[in-house]
Amino acid sequence: MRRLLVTGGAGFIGSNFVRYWINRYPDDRVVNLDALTYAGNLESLQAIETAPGYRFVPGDITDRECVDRLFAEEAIDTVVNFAAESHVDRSILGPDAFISTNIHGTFTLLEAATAAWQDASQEQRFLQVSTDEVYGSLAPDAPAFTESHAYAPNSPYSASKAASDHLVRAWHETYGLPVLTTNCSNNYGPYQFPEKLIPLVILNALEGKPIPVYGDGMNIRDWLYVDDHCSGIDAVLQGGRPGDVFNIGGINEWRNIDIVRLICERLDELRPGTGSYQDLITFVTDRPGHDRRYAIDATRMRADLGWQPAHDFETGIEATLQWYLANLDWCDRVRSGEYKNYYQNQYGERTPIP
Ligand code: NAD
Ligand code: TDX
Repeated sequence: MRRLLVTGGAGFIGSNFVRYWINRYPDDRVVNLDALTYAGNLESLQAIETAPGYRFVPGDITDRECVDRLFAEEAIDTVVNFAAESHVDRSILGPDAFISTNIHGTFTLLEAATAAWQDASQEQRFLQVSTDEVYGSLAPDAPAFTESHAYAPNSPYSASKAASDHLVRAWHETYGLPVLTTNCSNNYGPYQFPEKLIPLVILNALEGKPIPVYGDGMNIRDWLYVDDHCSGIDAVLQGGRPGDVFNIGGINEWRNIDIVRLICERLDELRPGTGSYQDLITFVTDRPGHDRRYAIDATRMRADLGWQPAHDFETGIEATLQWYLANLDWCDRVRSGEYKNYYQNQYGERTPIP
């Protein structure tokens, strides 16, 4: 039986992970520490909120006292650190929170774990959930990122994630903390906050709003269904050795414009309007420092841990579309007043490219 501290468990991937873990390992203890920023929603956890091993704690990962208390009260032996500011565009508008949560928050968790885990008789693991964005941008024909690819972050978000990954590595090398790091590609699926590309396209289409595509729309991302990320983290927790790094990805590269068109085509069938949703596609000023291409080489996950994604893009995107269509009220509730201000700042003045 494990005793997990999951941070950021009310966000997109964290809430999917908490559900995944409780359904799979109902005897485990799962303590979810989340500050409930604009991106955290307890409604995403309704399905498991009364599960016997589950506890939600509202709190900030930068709060050392709170984190120390949880380690002591709950005898935590496993940390899965999802808590982060996660949206690249927000990091460009205001990087402060990214430095605080992603860097100082990770530092706080590392210090608390090091202090709490003096007794190494139990098996302990600190898993840092990181991203492919720390590796920077790939040329069109370059091989996909392996675990030994040099870090070259280009946005305040990816720089803050890179910094936290370096702290995690250093706490292993210097203090012997049993860390694991996963670098995952773009996730999609249920409960993703509608500021991210796929849910934003779905909702803007349904609401008849312009669908903003940055630059020429030819940037490439490698998309993984969120459940497959959860099973990947599970595999790393079971089979990874302290200090290991694993790249998790879907071997599923798509140009942004092709995803946008695919979603519009499918919505034309599912929710036919007067014209095609593709008429709403609007090319707008590019994201500054916009990485051209990400692609993950997940060979190590397959070879060492026997992991591979269970969902292909066709079934994953269909499940995602169906989930958003059935949960439009969730979307309305999470797009609070704060989100409306963000949307205006991000897209209000963005110049359409003729
Ligand atoms: P998200 O923005 O949906 O959720 C983040 C969660 O963290 C929210 O519940 C928020 O309330 C919480 N949080 C923020 N600051 C906090 C703080 N100071 N203390 C406690 N809780 C705090 O993010 P996500 O998309 O679910 O990403 C989760 C993790 O996975 C992040 O570390 C991100 O870098 C990483 N990641 C995301 C993707 C992706 O495609 N979304 C891909 C690879 C890696
Ligand atoms: O309105 C938009 N128009 C557009 O063209 C938005 C929001 C995005 N885009 C483009 C930018 C990217 O090339 O779509 C692509 C995907 O954008 P996001 O959904 O913002 O994701 P990305 O920037 O790739 O980062 C995501 O994947 C890696 C997550 O947000 C990160 O947390 C994760 O680390």
